Amino acid sequence: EGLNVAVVGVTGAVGTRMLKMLEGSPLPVKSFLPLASKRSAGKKVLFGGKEWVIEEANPDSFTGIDIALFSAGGSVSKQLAPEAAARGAIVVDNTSAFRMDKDVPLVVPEVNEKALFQHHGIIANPNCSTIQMVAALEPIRKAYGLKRVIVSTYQAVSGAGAKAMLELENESKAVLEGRVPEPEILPVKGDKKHYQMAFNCIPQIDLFQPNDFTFEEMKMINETKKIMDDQTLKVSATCVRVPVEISHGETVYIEIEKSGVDASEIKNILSDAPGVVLQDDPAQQIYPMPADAAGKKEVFVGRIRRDPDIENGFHLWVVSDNLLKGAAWNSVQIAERLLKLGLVKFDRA
Ligand code: 11C
Repeated sequence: EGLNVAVVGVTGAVGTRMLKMLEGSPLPVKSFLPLASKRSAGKKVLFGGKEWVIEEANPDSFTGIDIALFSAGGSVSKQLAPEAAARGAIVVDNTSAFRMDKDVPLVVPEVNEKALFQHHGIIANPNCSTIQMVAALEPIRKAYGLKRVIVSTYQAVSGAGAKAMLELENESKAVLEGRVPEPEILPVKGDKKHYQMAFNCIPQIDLFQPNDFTFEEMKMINETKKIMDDQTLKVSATCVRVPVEISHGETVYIEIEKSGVDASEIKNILSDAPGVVLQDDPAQQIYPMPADAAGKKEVFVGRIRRDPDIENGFHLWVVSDNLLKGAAWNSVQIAERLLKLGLVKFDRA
């Protein structure tokens, strides 16, 4: 007895980590179905000590599947997630395809796991930069109320996929060897221009929107309001790609509702918050950094201090592994919560 689990996009940067997270999870996995594009079909992956053959994903792949984790890009999800749901699987989708749909819960378990009760077969995993921010802010919001958020990100190239990581490595070597790098992917695969990422910062993640924000920035704005279920919350964002491979950093400026709160009280709350690790001791130079957070499931927070001029204003520095809490781990965590809340039916006749 147990769950039949499929992972779509099993060869990608997030997909491979989904396997690792599933292997480390108490979820009772009875059968495992690795799915990918035609290109990877026939190759094998190791899961739970056994070899499993990758199959090309098609609508009928999902017959008998209880939980399907999707991370193969928006167009695959748009096409196949409804097919999986129609066959009785619960889909946890890591793309932006359904996030803003009214009928699709957008879930970070530490913040809004109750939204899972509203699902109609598809649950969306938020954008990585949104997840780590809301996980850090929710305990503060619960205690003191939240009026406003202004975030600037320092995002790792792995957010743009395994090939973007390779591009950064190759460019770094090229620059160090005195050659001229030839960028082809970053900042955005398929956009008009490509810029050198090595030894550089690029203030563009995803495509520009008519309001001159990028899609990544609009995701942070819209997803935060949806997850926190507060359309009155003021959120603004600037998203920047930096030459880091794994883990996004974010400077987050907040204005809370309550007056007279001290930074030490916020630190206290975060030191006890689920999924959050406080690393904040300026005297000892303790603060979160991407190199330390990579490979870990938690959201790390430090540099907490009050704005010298604004009583209710605070600065935070939030770091997390974008491929784990930002993607694979949050998806598996959603699956774990679904089971715990009695929302997955398995061993169907
Ligand atoms: C990046 N945040 O760093 C993006 C990757 O909507 O799930 C995640 C895209 C998404 O490029």
